[in-house]
Amino acid sequence: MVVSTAAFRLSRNFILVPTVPSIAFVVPVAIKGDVLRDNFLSSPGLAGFRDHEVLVQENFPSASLAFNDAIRRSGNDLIAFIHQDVILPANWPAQLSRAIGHLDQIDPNWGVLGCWGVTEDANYYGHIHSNGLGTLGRAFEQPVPVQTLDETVLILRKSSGLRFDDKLPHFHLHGSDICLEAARQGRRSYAISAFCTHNNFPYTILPREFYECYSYVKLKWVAHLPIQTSCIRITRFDFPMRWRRLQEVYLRHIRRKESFGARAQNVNALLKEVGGAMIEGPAGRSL
Ligand SMILES: [Mn+2]
Repeated sequence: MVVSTAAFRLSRNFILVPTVPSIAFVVPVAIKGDVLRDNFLSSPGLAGFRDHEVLVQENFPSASLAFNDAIRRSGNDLIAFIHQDVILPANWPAQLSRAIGHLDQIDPNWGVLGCWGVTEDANYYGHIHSNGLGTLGRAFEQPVPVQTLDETVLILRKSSGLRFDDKLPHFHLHGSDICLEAARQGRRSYAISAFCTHNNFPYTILPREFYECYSYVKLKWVAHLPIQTSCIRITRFDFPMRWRRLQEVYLRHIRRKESFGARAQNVNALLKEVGGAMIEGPAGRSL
């Protein structure tokens, strides 16, 4: 077996174990508060990195501006852009190293990695627990090439030269856009098996800003349609989008319901529930 020396090291008892890389985490927030403290910053997985930096990007007008600023400031080549309500388990660093080890072998030119992604023909890959949707996907071995990645967790290398589109507004679809940018540069994006918990606020109705991002991405990539994202399919005649908006009108005006449930306040209880549920779950659902 050929083993990349960059991806593995010999442990004290002479077993090959993946080297945990040094990494920067970039977390966009409106304001630093309890959600960040009780979720991402409480992640057991953070202790598993030899070196890591956390760049909290506060009160930026868009994800792209927040993330490009963080890329400039990052002292690490490997950078993970992550929601403040994501909790990384203790084995997350090992799962990430393993995925990067695989990619060193099969595609060292990779563009973007993420924990939840979807192919152009709408097959979803990843392994994640979502508050509200339950455990999605299951653990898998090799990273899977996808068309786009969900914004919950995105990973790239500063040295790749990939940057977010400064003109993409708000905080939606930047994961899709950067995967398409990577593809334009001949780099593939992959869903990796790196289980984590997303303690999200489950939306049923997407905000107006989402549809502005939809229009921007559609116009920019009109020659590449259809684009399958984790929450909507972007097509020439917008049928999936129109259908979704119709459902939203129904929910808002007839059912008078904007969302179901709320973020879990007791993160320990949520993680206990995840421990029981993460063995396997249904695949093929969006976050
Ligand atoms: Mn979130």
